[in-house]
Amino acid sequence: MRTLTAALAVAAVATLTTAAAWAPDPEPPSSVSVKVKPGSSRGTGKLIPVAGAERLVAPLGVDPACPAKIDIGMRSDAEKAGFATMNVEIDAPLTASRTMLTSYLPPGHEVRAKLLVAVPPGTEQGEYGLRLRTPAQTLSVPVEVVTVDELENGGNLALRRPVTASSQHAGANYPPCSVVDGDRSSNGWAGGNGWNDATGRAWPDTVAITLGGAKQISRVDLYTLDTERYPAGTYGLRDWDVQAQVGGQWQTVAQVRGNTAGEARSEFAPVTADAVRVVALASNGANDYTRIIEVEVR
Ligand SMILES: [Ca+2]
Repeated sequence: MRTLTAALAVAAVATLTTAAAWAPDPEPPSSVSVKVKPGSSRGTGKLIPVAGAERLVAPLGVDPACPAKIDIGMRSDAEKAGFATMNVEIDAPLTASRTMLTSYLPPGHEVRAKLLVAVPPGTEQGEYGLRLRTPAQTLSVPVEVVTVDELENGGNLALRRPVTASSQHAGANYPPCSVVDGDRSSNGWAGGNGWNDATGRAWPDTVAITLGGAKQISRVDLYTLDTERYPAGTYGLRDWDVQAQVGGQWQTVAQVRGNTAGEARSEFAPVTADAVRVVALASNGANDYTRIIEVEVR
């Protein structure tokens, strides 16, 4: 009986996904990624707005290709399946990537989507309102607009700093700024969460991050593409040099060779640098591109 219930639940999710064509291959851009998953209905008849975080920090002056993002969604506590709609409102001058979320929802199911929040140039620092409204409830998520210098960066000096890359693949959404957006996850590849260069089978490829002044650094963590579908051992970066810009000159401070993991840490004698550059030399095979999800500098 338990097995049958589980099978039915899987079938229901599969049907929803196919009917709405929400899961193209490969994975969809993060701004339109919608996933429906089962949960348990409390039978209140309500549609409950949900968010992936209690608040969103949106930095000022960052590359518009890498806006702040938050998971939003709604859960059906109704007793019957039906179409559910949630309105998304945000205080000007901030803008959100959608004004509405609509989905067919069985009881106890939850639908989730990524919401991108853009901060136009000239926006004043401070708190802004983001509201997720269903007929039953409104969920308010404060959006805090701060400068990059004020960001809580956990010691990561690269977070949200300017990035330049040798090239950018045009096939989907692979902006260089995504390597400092604070998101280490490879999920939703091609949806703006990592950088893919444009020169297949040609090396080196470079991505450089300015640190907002001369900073003492001794560690660089690199996250390369690594998911079940795109494992690092096949799609990830294999060989690279880590360089620091010291007194206007690039110095190689670490070398990584033969990497097959999703994450690689380089530690080196402290240097005072105003920029860090990854010089990519080889990937692990498939298509031979450089694919970097995140670079952290400490
Ligand atoms: Ca990232």
